[in-house]
Amino acid sequence: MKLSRRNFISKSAFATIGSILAFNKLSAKETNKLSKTTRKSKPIVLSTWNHGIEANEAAWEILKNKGKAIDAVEKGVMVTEADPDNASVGIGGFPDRDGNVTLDACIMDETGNAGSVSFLQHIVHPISVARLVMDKTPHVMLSGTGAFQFALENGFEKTDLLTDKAKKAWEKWKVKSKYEPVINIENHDTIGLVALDANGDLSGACTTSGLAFKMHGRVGDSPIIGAGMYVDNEVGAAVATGMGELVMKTLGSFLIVEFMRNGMSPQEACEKAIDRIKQKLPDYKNFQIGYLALNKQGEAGAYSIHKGFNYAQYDKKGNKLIDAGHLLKG
Ligand code: SD4
Repeated sequence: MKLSRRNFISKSAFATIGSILAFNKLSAKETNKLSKTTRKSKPIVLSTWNHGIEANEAAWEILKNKGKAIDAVEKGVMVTEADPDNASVGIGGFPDRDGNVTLDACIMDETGNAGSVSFLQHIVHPISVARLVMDKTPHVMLSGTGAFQFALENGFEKTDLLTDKAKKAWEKWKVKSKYEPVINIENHDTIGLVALDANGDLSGACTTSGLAFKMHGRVGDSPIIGAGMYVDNEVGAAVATGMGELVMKTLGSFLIVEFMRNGMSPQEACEKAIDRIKQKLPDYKNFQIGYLALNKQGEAGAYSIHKGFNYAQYDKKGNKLIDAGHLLKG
């Protein structure tokens, strides 16, 4: 069944009242403990855009077998990274204006550990390099040649990521060389994926080739913990897609998690974070941003500036694509 925005909002109202009451009496830690012991675990995975359907399949394979959310989010987005037909993620991603495919990714687990890579070239699975940064180094982010070196040292292969299709698109773009991000490009975009596992733990991942034909060296929101993605296992998780500069200026994913911490449902939190962009950034109408959020109870929410943002949700009822609500009507 397709979940309408109306259903989302009415569900949210109950969730909000419930969480406000709970938060008045209990600390976040106590609430977390209580929800772990009293509620039934319900695995769920959410991911951005149409390509989220396939990513969710891979993530669900892990979740349904009581695997960990952190493994599910990594395996999920790897499907999109490996797809050469996706022009915004991994191999096949459109290059910068000088013809280089440069990738950004980040991952965060239920313990608050995080790893990320930015401006990484020649590696098909930046998310797995980000995971290794998290698991094996004392750092959160590695960038550029350092990240590439680290990947090679850990057995990743150097690969040419510029496909013929992406090269042709770049050559066509060069004729006018006009830097003009298109809203909802082909309805394909960055993949951000958040999951709640059978144990009640949350994790998130985000991976992208960034904006097509960006300036060489440009890094977006996707590898920035708190901007492109954020997880707090006591509260919820959020991911962002769209024009990263607006997300970075408002620290969108962290903001959404903080709104949820203060009692908002995921839907209300996403709407409020889009409203923050509207309040702070006067040119917001020229850009698309989509936010997607999941709380500790397994409730979802999503919202965007313009029409056209959708997300895939896989839970015990199956895998389905849902249109997000949006701010600008007409
Ligand atoms: C970025 N947010 O690099 C990412 C990519 C994206 O539409 O979502 N593009 O700004």
